[in-house]
Amino acid sequence: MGVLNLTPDSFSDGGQYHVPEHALSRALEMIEQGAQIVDVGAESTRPGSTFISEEEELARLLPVLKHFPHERCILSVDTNKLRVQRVALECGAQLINDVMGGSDALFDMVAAHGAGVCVMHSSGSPEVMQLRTVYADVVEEVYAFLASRVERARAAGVPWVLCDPGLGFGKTLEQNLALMRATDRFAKLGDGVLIGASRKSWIGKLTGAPVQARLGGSLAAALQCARLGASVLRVHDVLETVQALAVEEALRL
Ligand code: HH2
Repeated sequence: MGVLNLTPDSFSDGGQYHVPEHALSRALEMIEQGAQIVDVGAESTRPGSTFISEEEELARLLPVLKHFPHERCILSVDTNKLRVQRVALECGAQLINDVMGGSDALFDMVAAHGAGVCVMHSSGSPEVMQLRTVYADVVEEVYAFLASRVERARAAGVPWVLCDPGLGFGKTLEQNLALMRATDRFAKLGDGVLIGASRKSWIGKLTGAPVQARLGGSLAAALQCARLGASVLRVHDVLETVQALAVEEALRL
């Protein structure tokens, strides 16, 4: 899954793709590089980011959704607003990626479209989530949350349900590492686990690397999570990740 942020303020690629033509050529480039899903987002969810209106989110999304090359790749839309989710499905999105874990109304709508959903764990909205990093046992709490969301989505008839422990969404470095080590547990939920480790600040905390120099850490996390059974890797660097996975697979005994 290649990340396409149509935002001026995303933590690693903000401002690069807010012109629709640039965004669409980046989507095509990631497809050529081997992305099977492109995840389009129009609102930053980085820690401390602020909320934008539905109108603003749709104004950023629509020019890209209308011209998206659906025949070549799965379109995922990263949004947690119900109206935006509805419009995304009407524009042909096959996956709704909801960083707030989804709602019953979303699950009904997704089921009616025969699409999929990714339910992610976050400890709260982006404005406050890094203030909420207290868990008795982070893996158990996130697992219980995801299991209940997957059950609700399944009960609504959603045919494709991914879960995601939400790295960086209200978690400390140690908590992010514990969640990645537990990828094999999350992989058994629903139709598998999506991991979004790419370029995140935990890599910076571990290595001191600034955001534009976190490729090595991102690849190491992608390979290890893939080994532990992740079905989808949400990454900014598609070319490098696809290459690393191909080499790892060739070397596997
Ligand atoms: N991470 C980000 C956004 N959406 N969705 C899922 N399912 N999992 C993630 O880990 C995840 C996500 C944050 O990364 P990015 O989109 O690059 O940044 P921003 O939120 O600043 O736009």
